[in-house]
Amino acid sequence: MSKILFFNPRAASTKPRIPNSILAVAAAVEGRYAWNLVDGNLETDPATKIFDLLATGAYRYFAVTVMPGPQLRQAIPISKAVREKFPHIRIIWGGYFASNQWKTCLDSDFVDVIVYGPGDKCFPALIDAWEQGITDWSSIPNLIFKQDGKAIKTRKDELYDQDSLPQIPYTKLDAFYPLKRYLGKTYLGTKTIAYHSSFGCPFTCSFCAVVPIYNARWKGKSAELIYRDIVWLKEQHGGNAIEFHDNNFFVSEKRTVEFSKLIQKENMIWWGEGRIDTLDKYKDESLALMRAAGCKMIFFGAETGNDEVLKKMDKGGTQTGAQILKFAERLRKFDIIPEYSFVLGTPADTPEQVMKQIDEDMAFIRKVKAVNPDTEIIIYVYSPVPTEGSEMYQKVLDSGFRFPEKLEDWISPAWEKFDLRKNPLTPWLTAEMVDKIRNFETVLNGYYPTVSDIRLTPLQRKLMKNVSALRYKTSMYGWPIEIKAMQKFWKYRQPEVEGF
Ligand code: B12
Repeated sequence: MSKILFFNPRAASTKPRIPNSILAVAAAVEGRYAWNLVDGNLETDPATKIFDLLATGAYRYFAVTVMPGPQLRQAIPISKAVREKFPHIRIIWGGYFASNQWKTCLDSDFVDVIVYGPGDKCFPALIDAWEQGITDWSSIPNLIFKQDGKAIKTRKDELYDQDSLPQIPYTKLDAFYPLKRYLGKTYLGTKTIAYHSSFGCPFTCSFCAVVPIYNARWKGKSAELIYRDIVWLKEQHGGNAIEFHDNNFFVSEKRTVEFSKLIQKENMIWWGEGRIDTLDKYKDESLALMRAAGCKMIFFGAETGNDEVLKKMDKGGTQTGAQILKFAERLRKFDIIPEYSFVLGTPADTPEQVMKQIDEDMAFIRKVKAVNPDTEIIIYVYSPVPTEGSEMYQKVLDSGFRFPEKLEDWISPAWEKFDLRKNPLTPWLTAEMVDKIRNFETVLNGYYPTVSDIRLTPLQRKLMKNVSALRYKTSMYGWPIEIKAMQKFWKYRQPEVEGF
């Protein structure tokens, strides 16, 4: 029986997480095809391990999960080498980068098929077709591949009933890598579980990479199933906290309340991502129950305090700048920490307008801190994603911005940091603008260090705050080298890059 070798390239973080992308797909072939996993987050030399396994001749498929950013540093050179060393091996890529940059991936000639969006059904069907020598894949959804040099995109499948999907093969994973190595110590707990309970998001924000793939669709697992999986991981592997990796965990108040009632007795701390306007519609009782059930912090896409810009971003829903402030205040009453992410540096008609919006967003972030100083602030610099047809992406294209056409160029020094959303190569952003945002972020993080950096001692926090106080209070952000030095020296941890 032909075997499948899955590869989870090293991500940005120093804390390996349960590789849910690969596990979901492996679950779909479990019991039908033998599979193995190489996790770049737990291997010092994943390339050699992969080549040695493929050299055994037992494998026919090399299946890689690829999100943008640091994972590309391993995914690209290793896939290229597999093509050169083992030309008979079929190479399949899935995940956000592969789905959003599929043309560049296929044009590399070392990626045979892209799984576009969920692979739970299409991946086993693809392997079956290959095994049976079937060359007509037109009936298999969510695939992109080349035929006679032309790219073929098969139909996009509906989102699946998440409770009907096969059980995540945790025990099998544990055989490859002890599961406890994936349950890291974080701000939430000493053994933090990364769990994914839903796909997609009902909204279409034009800066978000989820949109081109899911087009405002969302499907979630039931509260019971989530609870069953979590309790199993707690009882079998000591998990005591949960990071919900859903793009939007809190879509349904009913599901959230049901889950809170179930998990309350387990004394676990948990975190997830949601929308301000959605949770602001939750009843006080629901928010109080969530906190009592362990929900300590929630990540929200605040984006900007400017309602016009929110419109340009197709943020949709009812979110406004005023609501962002009011909700930060409201959550304080429930002792739930809002983690607000902002997107600065969006395109505008003139450099003056770009700079004016940056100034306005920085002033707005200060207002948020004034109404609720515990609010965690994450600052992203807008980096385009191909939301074809959106007003914002059209502005991006009009500015002359283009993604690299050659796959290897994504790991060139110029581009490898692109998706870290810290210094994108967008023509309307000058170095002066990026420096202004970076310096503000440095002073803000100095005066209000993130609670999620568990290594920072109370004394270090106090020192950093005192040193940053004058600058923050007088809005003097230029050249914050003294604060930068402290953050560097104490390896200040930014959750948006490394996770908790
Ligand atoms: C966990 C996670 C991380 C972890 C890394 C995990 C790891 N791989 O080790 C950490 C915290 C380190 C991280 C960091 C970053 N991340 Co991140 N991350 C996620 C997150 C929250 C969950 C991914 C996941 O496990 N999903 C669950 C699985 C089941 O879903 P899935 O991945 O979609 O998999 C399905 C399909 O895509 C497909 N599939 C996926 N892979 C494969 C592979 C094969 C072979 C097949 C057949 C199918 C297949 O089938 C699966 C089952 O249906 C996603 C958002 C999300 N909810 O997906 C963001 C997300 C992928 N990250 C994102 C980004 C931008 C980053 C950062 C660059 C952010 C930053 N500023 O630094 C960094 C650096 C990334 C890096 N490369 O290291 C963006 C990507 C946006 C984009 N432009 O494409 C996302 C989408 C968040 C967002 N909403 O914008 N991240």
